[in-house]
Amino acid sequence: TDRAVMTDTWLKKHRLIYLGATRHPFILGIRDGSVDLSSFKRWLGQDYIFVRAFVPFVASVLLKAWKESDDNADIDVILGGVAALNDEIAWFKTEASKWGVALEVVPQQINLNYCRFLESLTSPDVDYTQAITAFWAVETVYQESFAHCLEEGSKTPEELKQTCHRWGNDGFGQYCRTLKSIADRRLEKASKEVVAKAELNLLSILEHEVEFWNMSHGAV
Ligand code: HMH
Repeated sequence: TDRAVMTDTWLKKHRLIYLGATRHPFILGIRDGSVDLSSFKRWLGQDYIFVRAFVPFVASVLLKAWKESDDNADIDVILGGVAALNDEIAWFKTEASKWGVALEVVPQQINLNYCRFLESLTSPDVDYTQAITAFWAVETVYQESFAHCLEEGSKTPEELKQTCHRWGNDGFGQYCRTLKSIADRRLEKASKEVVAKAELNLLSILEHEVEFWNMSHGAV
């Protein structure tokens, strides 16, 4: 008999919050060209801080894969993610200077909360299955959001297309699908307790992502 793929089941079950994270007004504003550029700049400065904090989280996923994974190929995928983050950090620096945005901005409380949550997942008490599932979720929200801004019929302003392409490109989409299949492979073999924790982590991540987009509007 067919066994339901865990991440698909979850995304169906939590569809509203998933859409909240991937079809947020900020993203819809980029897509239809109505976005306020001061919101975009605020997002850019805060996301740079987030990405720097994301590096140690991804390093912790790599370490867990090395210790716990049943498939050596996982390391290569995660290492690709580390390389992508290296490019991302360089990109933020050029992009920020293009927009006249200072990158040494003060992190907002919402950003700190999200970074703190990811830091809690670096604990050795959090197993590889939970860590790789969380990693998939964080990357996928950006992939789905920015890919939406590049779909046919979108009116994304020319100067924002590069940003959308960074996470919305097909290569990043393929990478997210690979992370998804690793997560699903692990979840299939995991205990009920681990599966339950991974689902709660997914919900927390989606909530943090909604808050993160909200932050771009400045009224926080
Ligand atoms: C808030 N979520 C946030 N920032 C990012 N750069 C990503 C996900 C994807 O790396």
